[in-house]
Amino acid sequence: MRNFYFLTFLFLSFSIYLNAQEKTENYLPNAEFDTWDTGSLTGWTLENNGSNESSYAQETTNTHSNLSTNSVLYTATESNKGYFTTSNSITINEPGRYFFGFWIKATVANTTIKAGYKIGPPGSFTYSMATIQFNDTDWKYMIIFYDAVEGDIIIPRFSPTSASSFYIDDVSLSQGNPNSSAESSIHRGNGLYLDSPTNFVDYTYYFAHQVYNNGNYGALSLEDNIDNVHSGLHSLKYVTTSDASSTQRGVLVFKDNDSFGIRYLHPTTTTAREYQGSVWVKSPTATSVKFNLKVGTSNNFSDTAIPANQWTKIYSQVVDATSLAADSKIYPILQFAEPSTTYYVDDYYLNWASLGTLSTQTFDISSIKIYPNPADNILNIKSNIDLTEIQINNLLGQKIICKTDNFETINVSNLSKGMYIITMKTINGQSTSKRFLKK
Ligand SMILES: [Ca+2]
Ligand SMILES: [Ca+2]
Repeated sequence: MRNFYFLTFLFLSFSIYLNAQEKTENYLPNAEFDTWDTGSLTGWTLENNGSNESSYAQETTNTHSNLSTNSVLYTATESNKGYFTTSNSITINEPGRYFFGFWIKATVANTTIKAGYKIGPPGSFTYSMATIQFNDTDWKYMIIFYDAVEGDIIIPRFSPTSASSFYIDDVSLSQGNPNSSAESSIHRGNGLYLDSPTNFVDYTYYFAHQVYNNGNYGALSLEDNIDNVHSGLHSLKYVTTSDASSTQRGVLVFKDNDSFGIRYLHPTTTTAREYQGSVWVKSPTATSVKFNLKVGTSNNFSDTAIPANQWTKIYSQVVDATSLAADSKIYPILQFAEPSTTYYVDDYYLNWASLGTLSTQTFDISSIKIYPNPADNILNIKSNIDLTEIQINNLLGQKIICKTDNFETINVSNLSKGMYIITMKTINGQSTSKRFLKK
């Protein structure tokens, strides 16, 4: 049976990959710094560099990305000259919170750099820059946010505070999820000092374990064993308790944090749109993950099987937000129903698009399995989506068993021998009926 379900999973996974469209955009060009044109970095430039105070060079040793071979070495000779910026500005068509994220590594300890935004329109530029202090020469992940209005013209930039040099890699400007990669982060302020507890924002600012039915069925921590990390230096580790079950779930919340949380606010000016979340999960054992993409007050559950020891990208339902009020919150919740199980979680994305353009991953209700058939004492139910009710009727239509919880197994030992019909309803409102034989 296990092999059969694993094959089913592979098939579902494959079809999802073909259909899914990532809509969380990175607005920055050449973000891995891989494309160089005769020594010039495509998409990037130096501003206010009249006397060539700053320079940049192709770097192939001190790189951050696993999948690319280059980073950039940015060197300044004096403060406030030769800003390292994108060649073109980005015009904001959709108001909301934007996140400038980047990996950076000082070549020597105890130095600073400014990073942030030049904000237009031209002729009335303002600047939103943060000073970052490095006490060591480790790679750091930075996030600097900006609440943009429609028509803003923004240019992410680095600005030297002194003669200094830095390796920079894997930059992004995106909406939606400031720390979806579970890396350590900082927030914008007048001065950002990496090792200052008052300015350093750790993972608990974005992610939390949550009780379920007033019970505690798991624990959350930050994982830094690179074998269990999908991107960067960290992932999230969630371990369920020995009494976790479908009615006692471990819960990992991407926090609803009004000041700087991972949740996304549905924009004011947006017309018909749909949302879908995705996240990478790995477990040492074959198990499943329930993904609730909470949109406003509505819960939208899916349940996806994952194989053992393999990073697997799972998707939420596609949620229609046509009638969603502006500023409604959208954020993901993961639930875990298997006891004493470890889950690693990394790289959450929220994708959105016009109605009908995201992959419609309508749940294939025929994939719900019952076994064994014929059944003797126990009938097992295998479903990749939450069930809300199971009913067993005889062939005369009489209701014999009705359950509204504990759907994995049904005790049929008291049933008379013969044929029965089992009807299963899902949280999506779908239902399916199958026949089984009681021995
Ligand atoms: Ca790179
Ligand atoms: Ca990560």
